[in-house]
Amino acid sequence: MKKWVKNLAVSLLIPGLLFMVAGCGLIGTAQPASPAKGIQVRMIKAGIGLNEDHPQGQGLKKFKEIVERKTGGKWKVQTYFSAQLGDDLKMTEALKGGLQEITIPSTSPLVGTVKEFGIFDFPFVFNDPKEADAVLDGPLGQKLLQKLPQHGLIGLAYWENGFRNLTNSKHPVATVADFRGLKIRTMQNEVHINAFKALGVNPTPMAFSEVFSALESKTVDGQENPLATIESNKFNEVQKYLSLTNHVYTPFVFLVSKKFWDQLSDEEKKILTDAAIEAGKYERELNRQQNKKSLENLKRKGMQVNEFSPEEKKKAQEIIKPVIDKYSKEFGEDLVKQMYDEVNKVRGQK
Ligand code: TK8
Repeated sequence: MKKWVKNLAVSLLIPGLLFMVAGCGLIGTAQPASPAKGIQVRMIKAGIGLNEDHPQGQGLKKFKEIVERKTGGKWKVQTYFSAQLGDDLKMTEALKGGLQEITIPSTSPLVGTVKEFGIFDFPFVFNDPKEADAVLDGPLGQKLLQKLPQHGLIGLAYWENGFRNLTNSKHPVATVADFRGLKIRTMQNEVHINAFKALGVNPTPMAFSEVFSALESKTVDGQENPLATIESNKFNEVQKYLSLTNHVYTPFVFLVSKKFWDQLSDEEKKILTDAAIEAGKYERELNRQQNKKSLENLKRKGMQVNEFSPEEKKKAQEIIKPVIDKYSKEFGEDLVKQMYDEVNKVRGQK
């Protein structure tokens, strides 16, 4: 074969080969491995107010594990505990501004955004956690979540903070009269503030992260929270008396920034939603087990524990009734009726 013909053939052949090889991604110009369909690489910040040991912290770690697994590692969930990113209100505002992707506050401080969440601050609504699950996961709870997007928030699931009990450093609270004159820290929530005022308490609303030091310095006499929170925040070190009032059931709500949510593919939204629900179920169960253990642990750690009888609960309900009537009008009497109807329906099924 003439030399020039051979050179021409080679000069045509090599680029052709290179083009073919490049096309199937075998060398430098290879196409990047296409990301799993509809899932982008993302780094998301998730912050909560309680510590890592609390069931809420364990639930957030479970959420992280599920999401990172289901996205094939393309999502990285940076978790922040103990109000490292701020308290419930501050983190909720950060979500609205798109500065943080996830937080899981109590519904109580959310009343400044969606006032109707305040119906969950009515005392003595639920008798047990299953009633709370049925109402929160049912039509009423879902109706309230639908009020969040207009405020820049997406609510994906309810987790459990739980039944709140009173601690203080002054004396046991075994009767309604025992509340009188106590300075109690409350959440930043009007229903709590005014219900405690009706009982003769001097309420001091403040962020959760300030509570331990306020108790330690005796700025306030007491506070009220579920048993797992009381133990995991070591309130027994600065509080002598624990009164099992179970006066309010507080939900947590799993919130996502709408600015973030609107960037997601349908596939990513499903992964996020399913993980929030699955981790929520895990957290609820863990919280219930922990509350039982915490009661025994707090007794062993020296807290003086007393019951709060059904008769005294009835008296408290009577005294607080004008406050509930006022807020029923403010939140919508239909909504309040729906809550009690849904509770009674669950009770009727037992
Ligand atoms: C933690 C709070 C806390 C709540 C409170 O972020 O503020 O007392 O019960 O658990 O949401």
